[in-house]
Amino acid sequence: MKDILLALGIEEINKGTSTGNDWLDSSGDRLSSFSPVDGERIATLVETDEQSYGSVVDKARLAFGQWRLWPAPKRGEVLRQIGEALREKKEYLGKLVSYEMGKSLQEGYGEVQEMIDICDFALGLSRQLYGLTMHSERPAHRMYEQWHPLGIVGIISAFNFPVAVWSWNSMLAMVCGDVCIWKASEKTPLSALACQKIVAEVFLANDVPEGVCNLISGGRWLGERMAQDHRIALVSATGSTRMGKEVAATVGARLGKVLLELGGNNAIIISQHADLDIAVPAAVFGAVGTAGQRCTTTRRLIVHQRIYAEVKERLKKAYGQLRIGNPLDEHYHVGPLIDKEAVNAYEQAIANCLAEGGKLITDSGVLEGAAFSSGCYVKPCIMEALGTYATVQKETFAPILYLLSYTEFDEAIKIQNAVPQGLSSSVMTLNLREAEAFLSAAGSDCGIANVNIGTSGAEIGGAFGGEKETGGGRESGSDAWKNYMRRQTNTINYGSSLPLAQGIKFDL
Ligand code: UN1
Repeated sequence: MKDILLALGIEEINKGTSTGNDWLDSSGDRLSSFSPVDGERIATLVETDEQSYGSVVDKARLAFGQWRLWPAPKRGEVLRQIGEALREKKEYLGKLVSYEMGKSLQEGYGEVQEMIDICDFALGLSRQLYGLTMHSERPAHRMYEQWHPLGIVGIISAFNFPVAVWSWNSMLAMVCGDVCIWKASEKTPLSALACQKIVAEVFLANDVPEGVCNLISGGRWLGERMAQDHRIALVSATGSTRMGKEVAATVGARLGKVLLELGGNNAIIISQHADLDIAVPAAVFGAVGTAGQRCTTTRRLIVHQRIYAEVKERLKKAYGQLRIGNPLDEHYHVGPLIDKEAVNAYEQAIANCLAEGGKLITDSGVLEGAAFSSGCYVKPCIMEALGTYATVQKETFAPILYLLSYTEFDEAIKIQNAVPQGLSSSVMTLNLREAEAFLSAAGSDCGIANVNIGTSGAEIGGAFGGEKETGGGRESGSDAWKNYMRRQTNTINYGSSLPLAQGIKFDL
């Protein structure tokens, strides 16, 4: 790991506050990052304090004054170069993400690829920040709308995607002409540091003003600080529903803008018309990928009773073949949970589900032994349950899959929708009527609804996010860029009289 840290510019002790090339002094606490892979301390950084936070916001405000005037395609060119730099560093950064967060190496690389993809997307967008034109009801008048940047975008990101979710937000924000301040998760601060260094090098080569892309490090108070700060035009937050509600209330009280991507409780419906050779692997990857710590993780399987026994047997077999171990070793499918707190939540959820009447149909538990010395490795498990159990209604960030059954397709949709969250959903069916019913207005109530693929692993080209307690925000592709801009309607009179709208007469 030493050579990787070196290649990414991470030292033993690092400054955690940056306005671009400049790394600010701070008298904040020391924050050490420990790997859930082996429990080792990777490196330490100095957290942002009130004073350095203030300097970052001041720099960001100044930078916005300039950056918003750069032609969008010129901004896009800088983002293209960030994409290139990420391509060069993909292996190093992917490994660091895997080591610091605990996801498999394949998924670590995948996460960096997601960043590269959004850089490409933002480059394309730089020539497509389109507004509409309208026909005026008045003679010799023209109407159109244009999109202007908002100002400072505060980004609060979670440990489970330590770098990709930031890039969805920051690349779009920056191509739109905004500047951003990133508060990364305290559990994965070094991956953030590495990204900031990559961006800083590109910025230096392109004379990007200092303060366009900023990093702050530390605990919850920094998120709260940004939520209260009227200078932060938009707060984009990814994390728990509890956190999102707090951010929304605080930002709402000052009528600021929020973009929320919160909890999911994603289900796959497996119909009796499903191709089980697709459905079972999709369910297994969805449930155990990233050790069940994606917001898109498959948490519930809603299986038609006619094929229930077969699906159950196939799942048990597949779970029996899962290899759990060091995520940097590609032999293993499943790595550790992020920390011991997550392990407790896993154990607690299983105990609660059992107490409610649920039944374990696979092994479960915490792995012990030298290879699992961090104490964070758990066995992915499956529990037979009812959709109404309090445990099943909750999002637990762990690889626990609840197996539910149904008889009528309408009932399956009802079960799928009967949770507080609304992020991702899938149906496995070769029956056209079922597929279309699932996608119809009376079908899935989620922001993402898939047919014959799992709930996780969305591409960056679509808008990403969900409804209900997931928070309603949309990030990444499609027209999610509009969240980072303000719309201005312009009406221009090129005639020599002043006709009023709605035919109103006002003669002087
Ligand atoms: C998240 O877990 O917050 O769709 C994001 C997926 C990934 C992103 C997940 N592309 O699973």
